[in-house]
Amino acid sequence: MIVGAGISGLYQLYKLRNLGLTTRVYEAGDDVGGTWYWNRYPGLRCDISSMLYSYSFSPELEQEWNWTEKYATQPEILRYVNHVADRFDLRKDITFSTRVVSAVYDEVNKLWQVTTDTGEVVETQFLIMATGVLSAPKKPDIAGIEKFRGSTYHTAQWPREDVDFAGKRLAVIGTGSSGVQSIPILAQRAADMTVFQRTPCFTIPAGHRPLTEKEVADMKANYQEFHKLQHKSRTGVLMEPPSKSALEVTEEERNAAFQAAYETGCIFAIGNTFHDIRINKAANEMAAEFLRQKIQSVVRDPEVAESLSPRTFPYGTKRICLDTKYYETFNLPHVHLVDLRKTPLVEITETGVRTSEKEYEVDAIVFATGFDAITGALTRIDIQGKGGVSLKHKWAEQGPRSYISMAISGFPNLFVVTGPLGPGVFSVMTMAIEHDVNWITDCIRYLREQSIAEIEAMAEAEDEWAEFVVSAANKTLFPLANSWYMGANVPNKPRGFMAYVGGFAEYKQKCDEVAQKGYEGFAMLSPIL
Ligand code: NA7
Repeated sequence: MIVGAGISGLYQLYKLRNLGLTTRVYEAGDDVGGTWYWNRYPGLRCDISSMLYSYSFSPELEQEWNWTEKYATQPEILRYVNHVADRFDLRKDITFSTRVVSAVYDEVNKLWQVTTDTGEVVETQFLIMATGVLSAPKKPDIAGIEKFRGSTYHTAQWPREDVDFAGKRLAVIGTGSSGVQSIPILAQRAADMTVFQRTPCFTIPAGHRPLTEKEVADMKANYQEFHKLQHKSRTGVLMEPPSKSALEVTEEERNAAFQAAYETGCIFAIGNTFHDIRINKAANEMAAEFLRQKIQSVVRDPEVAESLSPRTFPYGTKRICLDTKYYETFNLPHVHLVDLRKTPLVEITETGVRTSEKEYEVDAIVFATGFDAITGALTRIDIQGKGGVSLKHKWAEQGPRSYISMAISGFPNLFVVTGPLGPGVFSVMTMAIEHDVNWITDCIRYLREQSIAEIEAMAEAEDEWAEFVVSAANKTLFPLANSWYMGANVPNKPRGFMAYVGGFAEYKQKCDEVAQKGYEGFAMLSPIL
């Protein structure tokens, strides 16, 4: 059984079906797409270029599908996912509009008993969580939210039909990627817009444009070679590793490198200009200051420009955003910025949003408040492993942990695609997903060939992996930010760095070694013959 029919779940279904297993996917939405199904807010695009944010498992699929833009829009990605589902006839094994609510491991029979919100109880030997890393929307923790008499929207649960904001006074709360992408477009639609910002983000222009025929043809001619190189890279976006320190070059050379990276519109580019941007505060501050100057050069009101300038966390330690005329939007006469660090948000009232300074009357509120990332989709399901221990409880006590991101000690025969403590969110997600699905499938094939009934990550292996991941993060500036990578954006969420920053290639090598050594770090139990 697979939970989730997004990019992970669909590929996992394809692989297990080819392995000859009876496989069923359960999906809460009424169609495929996962995060691309639920997030439909205006302006949503992927922040990885479309030619890379694609499956690589089928050369035929790669050759026949034509991406039209540098960064694909949400509707185009959803069309692509639907095409994949149809092309490989995947829908027949998916139960839609059905949410998994609990999964309890039956230690005697070595089966997971899974219950859905439609009352169905399913028994499965292998339970694969393809539940996504940015799929559990974070409800805004703001007092009075239920009192508001106007309309409210969450970017991650956007209605299917276009929302008409014409003539409306609109509030937007949140300025991460979802806010940054939607604010310029919402500003065009609303009569008046107030953006409530708690923390400004770093964002660079995406440089959206159609792909040229030559770009598409060149990539299609080299896709297979390209994937081989991707697997040896840190992120899956091929970039020459930097050799110099930002501190050893002239200001002119430094700014030229930052400018060139800025113009690529690639989220990894500025971090890749010098080898110490991610690890040295002084070097990092130079990149941060370069970007703050960009803000000042665009935003006319110096006070607004300063409010939009991030100063409380190092560059890159919160996800970089890609935008289209984000800063320009704050020059429009009907767009207002409320800096919640100066005048904190107090409550939502019947008629608007009240800060410590005043009440802002609005007709609609858009919450762009993000996700309970990486672990949220898993802890929202009541998952009970050996001894009835709940996953939520385990992670509350120990912090989010896993063994090589795909397995969890105490939860046998349960696999997670791009789970906590993996490199997924720092790499091309489709590549990370395909890697994990391939590894999980190979593992299941091995178990069946060896007549092994149960596999479980050992606690010591999990501890070692967690230490390894934390020590990799501690060599960087990442732990200095209250980011969703740290679980810091959700009140009362156990803190801990939830991703592996050492790069995809190193992670892949470790996973390959684990498999080659007969699934080192796992305990296995053969059935009694
Ligand atoms: P993010 O990046 O988590 O951004 C959420 C934003 O909402 C961020 O600016 C938050 O401020 C703000 N927020 C959250 N709760 C509140 C409350 N209670 N009051 C005011 N402001 C609040 O989520 P996104 O959906 O934009 O993007 C998630 C990822 O999707 C992104 O990184 C890409 O990888 C794709 P805070 O920073 O917590 O002060």
